[in-house]
Amino acid sequence: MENQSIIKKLHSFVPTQIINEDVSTKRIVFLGHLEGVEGDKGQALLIAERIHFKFDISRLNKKIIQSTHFENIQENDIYGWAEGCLFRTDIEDSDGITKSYEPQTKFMMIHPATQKHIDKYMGDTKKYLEETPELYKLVTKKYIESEDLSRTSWVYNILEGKAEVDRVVYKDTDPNEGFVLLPDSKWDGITLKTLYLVALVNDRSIKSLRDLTSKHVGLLKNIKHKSMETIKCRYPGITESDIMMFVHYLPSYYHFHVHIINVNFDAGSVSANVGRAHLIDSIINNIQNISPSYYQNTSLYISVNNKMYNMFQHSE
Ligand code: M7G
Repeated sequence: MENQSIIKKLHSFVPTQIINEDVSTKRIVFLGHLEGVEGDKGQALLIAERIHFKFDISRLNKKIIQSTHFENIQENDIYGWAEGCLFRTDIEDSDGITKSYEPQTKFMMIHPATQKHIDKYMGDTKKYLEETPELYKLVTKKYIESEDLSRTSWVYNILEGKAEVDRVVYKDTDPNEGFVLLPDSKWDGITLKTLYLVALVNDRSIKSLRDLTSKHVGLLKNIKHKSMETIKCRYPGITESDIMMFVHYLPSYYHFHVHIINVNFDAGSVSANVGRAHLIDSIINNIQNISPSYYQNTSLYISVNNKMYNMFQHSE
C-alpha cells in the first residue's frame, strides 16, 4: 500500500471530515483515510483547490456558457447571479460517458455594465492619499453628487421590497434608525464560516462615513444590536464574538451600508483593502467620545483608482 501511486491513493480516499474551507483561495481540506488501510496508517489529508480557468483565447467572441442548468438565480436591477458550469464536463458513470452539470462556477452578470463597473473589476492600479476634510468637499463630495442615481437602484429595490424579498432576514421600517438586513451577494447563505450580510439603512441622505454625526449614533447602535440578535437566532452556533461589523471608505456604492462578516472570514477582498474598513465600534467611539463631528473634521486615508487620483491632483 505504501508504494501506491498518488492516483491510486486519490481513488481510495474516503473523507470523514471537512477540517478547513477557504472561499478566497477556493480551498477545502478533508481529513479521511485510505480504504482498506486500518488505523493511523490509513489517515490522510486531501487538500483540494479549484484551479484557475484555463481559457482558450480562440473562444473569445463565441458563446461560452454551455450549461442549461443554472441554480440559485437571483436578480436585482442590472445584477444577476447563478451557479452553473462554464465548460461542460464529461464524466464516466455506470452508463458510460455522461455530461455533468454539477455547479462548479458562480456567475455574476452585470448588464448593462458601465465604465465604473469595468474599472472596478479590472482592478485598476491604486494610489494612496490623504483625504483632508477640504479635499473631501472639493473632490469626493462633488463626485458623489455627480454620480448617476441608478448606481444605487439595487439598494432601493431592496428597501422598497422590489428585489431579493425572500432573502431579507430582518427589517426595521423606522425612517431614521431603521434598516434592511440580508445576505451580501458574495455569500452563499449557507456556509457560516464565510457569513457575510449587509445592512442597508432606510435614510437615503447618508451617503458615506463622512456624513455620520452624533445624530446617527442611534442608527449605528440599532444596526449593531438588532443585527446581532437576528444573526444569533437565525444562524445557531454564531456568537457575538464571531461577528465583525464595518463600513468601507471609499465605498463602491454611496448609500450608507454596513458589512457584517464572520471574523474568521478572510476573503482577499477584506484583507486586501487595508484601511478601507472602519469598524462600527470605532465609529461609535470616535463620534461619542472624541467629537460629534469627528468624520467631518478628520483626514481619512484612502486608496483610489487613477481616474480619481487625477481628480484629487487637479482639485486646487
Ligand atoms: P461597498 O463597500 O460599497 O463596495 O459594498 P465593495 O463592493 O467594493 O465592497 C457594497 C456591498 O454590497 C458589497 O459587499 C457587495 O457584494 C454587495 N452588493 C452589491 N450589489 C450590487 C448587491 C446586490 O444587488 N444585492 C446584495 N444583496 N448585495 C449586493
